[in-house]
Amino acid sequence: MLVPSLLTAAMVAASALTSSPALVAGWEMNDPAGSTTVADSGPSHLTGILKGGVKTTGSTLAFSGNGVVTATGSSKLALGSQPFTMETRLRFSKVPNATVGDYDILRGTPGGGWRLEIVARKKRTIAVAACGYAGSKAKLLLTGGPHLADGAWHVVRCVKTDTSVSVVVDGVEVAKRAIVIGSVTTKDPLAIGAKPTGADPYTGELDYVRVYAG
Ligand SMILES: [Ca+2]
Repeated sequence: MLVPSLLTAAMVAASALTSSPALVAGWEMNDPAGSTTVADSGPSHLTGILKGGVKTTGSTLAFSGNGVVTATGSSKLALGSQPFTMETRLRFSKVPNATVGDYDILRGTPGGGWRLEIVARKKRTIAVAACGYAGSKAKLLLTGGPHLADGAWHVVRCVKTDTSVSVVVDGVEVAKRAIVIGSVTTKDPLAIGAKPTGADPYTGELDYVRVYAG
């Protein structure tokens, strides 16, 4: 009786492994406090370089509203038309003001061909997650979910499949659109916490930023 159940367990485990998306880039932000770079644990090693008001704490990156992290080599991610997911764990307490506009948490390319943002809604009384794409077939900025500027940790995921985009906050799908985005292009530099120019700067902490493909 044991053998079949073990076999079944092994088959389930193998199936989960083969269907899991692969990490293509991951900045865990666990670099030593005072480090001026953040390591990418993914296969392409897109080291992030800190500029302006951003510092490593040892387990997070703390942005004071005028910092940015940039990395080059993003074309190695080769996302193309593949399904892929952007994910971050973040904590902040200020809704982006009119001067800031919104917070660019991950910007895969300067033009915003794929990006994860925090945007203000309801006359800037709340801040919510946003997933943006400019693909070969369509453009979309999909927003949704709860007010996030509450000083608590939240996990935001932007999930692009061949036929849809969804926003997932703290494990709950809060928005979904049936859409064919097509392929996205990447062009350096990739940016975390603002645009590469420093516009749309984030104020708050990031625990990590990850990109999964497949
Ligand atoms: Ca971390």
